[in-house]
Amino acid sequence: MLVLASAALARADDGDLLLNDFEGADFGDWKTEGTAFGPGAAHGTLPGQMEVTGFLGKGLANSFHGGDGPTGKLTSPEFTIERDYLTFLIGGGGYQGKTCMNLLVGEDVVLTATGPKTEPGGSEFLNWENWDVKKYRSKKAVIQIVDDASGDWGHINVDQISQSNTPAKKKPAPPIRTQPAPAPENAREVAITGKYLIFPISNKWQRGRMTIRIGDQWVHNLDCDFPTEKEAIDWWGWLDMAEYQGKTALISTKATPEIAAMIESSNQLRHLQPLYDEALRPQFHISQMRGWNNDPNGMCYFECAEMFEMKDDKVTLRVLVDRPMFEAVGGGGACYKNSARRDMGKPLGKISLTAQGGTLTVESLEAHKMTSTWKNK
Ligand SMILES: [Ca+2]
Ligand SMILES: [Ca+2]
Repeated sequence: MLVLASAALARADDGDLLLNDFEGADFGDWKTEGTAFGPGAAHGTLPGQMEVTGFLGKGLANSFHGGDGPTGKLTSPEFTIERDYLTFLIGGGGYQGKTCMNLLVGEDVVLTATGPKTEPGGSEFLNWENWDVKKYRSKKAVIQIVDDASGDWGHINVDQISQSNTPAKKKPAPPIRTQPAPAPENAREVAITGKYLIFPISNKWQRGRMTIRIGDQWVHNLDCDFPTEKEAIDWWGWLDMAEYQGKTALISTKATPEIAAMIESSNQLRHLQPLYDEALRPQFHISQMRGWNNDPNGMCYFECAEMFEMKDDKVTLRVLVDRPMFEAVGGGGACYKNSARRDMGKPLGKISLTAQGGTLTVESLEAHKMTSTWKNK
């Protein structure tokens, strides 16, 4: 009976001594410096941080408060080393002396550990580390958790610091969750045999991108509304490649491979549907010197050869003049012509009417000053 009791006592003396599991409301008797560790243990992942896993319970020391920028330090109260090992969970930055946990005996850092991470990516997983502290048994020691880093992975995660006679076994790291692979760029070489490069477009767009290189030169880089599949093509866009004929283009396309493969060099534009079926759609457009143009050129021929219908040798015109635009409407509105004014903002000096091969008489003229429909203008 006596033997059994003494064995039980020995086991109790041999048990783990918890130094901190970071489950408290604050850091208790641990001293805090800086802001990186926040006011107390983090409950897992902090704002802007990848998911933190591998800690025990609900809390851990996590120096990602405010991101990687802030720095700080947590220092334990002094304790006596009474077991063979210090075991703890650690993750985060892998910078010696910068993102680390230190064991101090006297004034000296006798052992140090960092997280695993110095490269972008990876995970915030905490895994077990052990310090063999047999030779420091009975000595007084202090633990510091240090964040003296502000760049990528400039933080440290620690949890469950214990004294134990049994080293903790590392856990298998969980698989790293990654973003879905980006759409393939479908780089391919296309011999430029024709004046145009033609490519399929969908009105129910899926925004993609096409970049075209000739040798080292980047000749086109544009967003395209590519269809998701062949059946969804609404029309064909084109690029002028005349100056590159005879060369080979390297075309990268953020689109499905099927669609990317349909981009081709051609001397013909391609239409799937009558995009324009107005008989008199203008072929010439007027652009303003600056600002944007709604392009309301409407239906007329170039030079207005048949623009204003004559009735009994008379033409009826309505002319609208405003700051950026001069517009003339013939007859009942069937004919229309406009012109951008290049002296935008200046008063119009005069309007002149001329006739070719004859004389022109103004039979009647009415002028109306129009006011803005905008209030207070
Ligand atoms: Ca914990
Ligand atoms: Ca930091």
